[in-house]
Amino acid sequence: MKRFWCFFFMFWPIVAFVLCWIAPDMGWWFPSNGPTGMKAASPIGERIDDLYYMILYITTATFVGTQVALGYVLFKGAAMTDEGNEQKVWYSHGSHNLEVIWTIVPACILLFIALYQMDVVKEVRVKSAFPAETKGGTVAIAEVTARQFEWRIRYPGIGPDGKKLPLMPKPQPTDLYTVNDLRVPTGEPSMIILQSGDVQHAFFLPELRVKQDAVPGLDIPVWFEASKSGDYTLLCAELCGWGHYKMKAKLVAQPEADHMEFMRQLTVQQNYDGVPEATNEVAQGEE
Ligand SMILES: [Cu+2]
Repeated sequence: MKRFWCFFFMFWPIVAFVLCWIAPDMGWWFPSNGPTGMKAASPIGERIDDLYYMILYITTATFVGTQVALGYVLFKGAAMTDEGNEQKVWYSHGSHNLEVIWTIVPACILLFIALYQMDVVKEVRVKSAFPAETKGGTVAIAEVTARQFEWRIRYPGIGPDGKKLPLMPKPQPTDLYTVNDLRVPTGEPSMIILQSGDVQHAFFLPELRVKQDAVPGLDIPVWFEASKSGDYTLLCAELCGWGHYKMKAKLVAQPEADHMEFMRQLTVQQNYDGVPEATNEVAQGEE
C-alpha cells in the first residue's frame, strides 16, 4: 500500500506536465482567434510571449526538480520500512547549506527576471518610451470609453484637407463615433486614450497581449500595433457588473487606405439627415 501512495503522489505532477506539454496542440494555450493564430499579433506581444516562455522554462525546471526530489524522498522513506531493514526512520535536522542555496538562487533568478523584463514593460507602460508614432504618448487615434456594458469609441473627424484632425480632450462637432468597433491601421503603432464612464473595467486585446484597467476619472494612454489586417477580440477583463460577460467588441485592423475610407463613410453616415440627395451635396460641400 505504501508504494501505491508513492506512485499516487508522483502520478499527478506527471499528468500536469503532460497536459502542459500537449496544451498548444490542443488549442489550450495562447488566445488563437485572431489572424495570426496562437502567435502574438503584435511585435511587442511577441516579446511579451518570449518573457512568458522564459519564466515558463525556469518554473518548469523548478517544478521538475522539486517533484523529482519529492519522489526520491517518498520512495526512499517507503523502502526504509521494508522487511529486514535495520533503520526504520530517517531523521533530518535540515541542511543549513541547502537552505542558503535555495534562498540565494531564487533571489538571483527573481532579480534577473525583474531586470530582464524592464525594457518591455517600459515600452508598454512608460509614456516617454512609447513608439515615435504616438509622439511620446500625445497623439491618440481614438478615445475609448468603457461603460456598463459596452465600448464607446470617439475618433477625431476628417478635416477639409481630407486628413484626420487631432483628437481633442473634449468632444468636438466633427468627431466620429462607433460602439464596440475599434478601427486602427495595420502595421503601425496606434494609441488610444482609455476612460471609464462608470465603474472599473479592463481593456483586453488577448491576441495582441494588451491588458489595461480603465479607471473612473483617469485618462490612460494605451498603445498597440496589429501586425496583420483582420478582426481581433476586444474584451472587458474586469468583472464590472451583471452584463460583464457581454462586454465583447472587436478591434479591426485595416490597411491605411481602407481605414481612411471607413472614416469617410462614417462621416457620411453621421452627417446623413434622411434625405439622400441632399446629404451627398451637403457632405461634398462640407469637405
Ligand atoms: Cu466591463
